[in-house]
Amino acid sequence: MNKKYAVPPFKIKMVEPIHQISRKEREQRLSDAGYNQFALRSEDVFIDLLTDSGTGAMSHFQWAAMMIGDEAYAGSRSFFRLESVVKSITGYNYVMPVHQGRGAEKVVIPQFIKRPGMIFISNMHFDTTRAHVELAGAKAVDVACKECLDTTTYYPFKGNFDLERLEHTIKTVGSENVAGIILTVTNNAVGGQPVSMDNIRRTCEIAKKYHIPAIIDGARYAENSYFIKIREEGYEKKTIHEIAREMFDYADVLLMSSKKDGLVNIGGLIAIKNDTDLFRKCQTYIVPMEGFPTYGGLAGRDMDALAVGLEEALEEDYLEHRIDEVRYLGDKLREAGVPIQYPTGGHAVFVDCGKMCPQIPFDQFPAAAVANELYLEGGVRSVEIGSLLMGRDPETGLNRQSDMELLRLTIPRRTYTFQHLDFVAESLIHVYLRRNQIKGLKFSYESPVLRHFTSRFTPMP
Ligand code: P70
Repeated sequence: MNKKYAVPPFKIKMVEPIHQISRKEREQRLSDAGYNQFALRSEDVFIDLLTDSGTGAMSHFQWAAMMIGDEAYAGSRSFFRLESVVKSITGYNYVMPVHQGRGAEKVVIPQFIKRPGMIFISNMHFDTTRAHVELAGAKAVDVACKECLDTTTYYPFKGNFDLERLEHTIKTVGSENVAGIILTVTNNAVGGQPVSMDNIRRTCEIAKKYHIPAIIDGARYAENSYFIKIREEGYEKKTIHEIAREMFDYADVLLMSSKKDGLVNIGGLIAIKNDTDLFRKCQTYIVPMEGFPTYGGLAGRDMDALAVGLEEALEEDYLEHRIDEVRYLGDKLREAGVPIQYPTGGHAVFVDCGKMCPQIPFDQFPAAAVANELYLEGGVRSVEIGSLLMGRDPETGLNRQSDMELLRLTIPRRTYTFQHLDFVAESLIHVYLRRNQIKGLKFSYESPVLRHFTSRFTPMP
């Protein structure tokens, strides 16, 4: 049978009840939360699309694996199991677990910074990556391809690097001043958009040519690999494993928030291809920062769950359904005229709020304002990916203007059904119909680092 969207390759074994509180209660809770979605209690949220990070459901194989976790401080059996899975996926020699993605960033990023004034170049640094680059005293430069800025036009790999700008930037600052090239796969900030294998290969060739380390920020590398399989010529017959391996072969280091494509609720990874010196430095640093190198802030059982999750996330029927549920929600919204980043990417539907609410200036955060309206409408929680998330320029102190003001409807893995997504679509379409009346936000408290998480707002009159 030809089906438009893949049927879930799993059935539900355990349920977690959710409830919708009344509109009046939502108004109160949102005001109590200072109009910041992060400050809501999850029990006041009906459908939670804040993030796909650590919010997915584990399989019964993962839960079973947790029971045999080895909680030894050093040399845990769970570590060796995890290490062997990561080595088989990446082909890299050195593996260190960390508590989550930012733990990996905190340990690894400073090791590349040899002197003040160095830069990292990425297709797009995501929030904590940018923060760790800046906290370590370097500068984050983004060179996303221009196709990603036009949300309405189909382009299969909107996550790509603009290779000309990449090389131009290296030449302008001098290759000795580039600390690393960070390949974010998929490219979260521009819409969970994939990077093509061709672009990954060329980016890494440029890195090699100028002796710059190529670092994969691989939180969603499995989703990226799946897109390569279905959209890039020459890859349709390859397995996801083979595609992922080719991608890792081109690069030198993997940093991973395993809360996404590791299919676990907590965890992260550092993997290094063959730079023993870098491995030793990270190993030294990881002890005071995250924990002994064979647990890195994770329990033994967490490492077992991750070892299983990493394999499950590479299964093709899982990925087909995963990508299809995002497309399903995207299609519903597009049919109703809601402007979204098209085609939909791997983990979320991104609504173009710059287009939807042109009356709201960037520094009144259009997408955060729409997020609040969506919560009021249906109790659906979402997140701003725009100028609020971009923060201020550390040198000038001015608000950075994001190229796009996106509202991210992030879909946790193996968690919601198509009926949940129907409800989300209906709620957002209602908000869209009254888009002209939506007002922006101003800070009542602005937090100095990663401000989107903890700031507070008041709505503009
Ligand atoms: C997300 C979360 C985390 C992340 C990432 C990439 C490409 C590293 C990390 C850090 C962050 C977030 C944003 C908004 C709301 C909630 C959470 N991304 N690299 O949802 O990893 O969180 O494990 O420290 O996307 O996209 P970690």
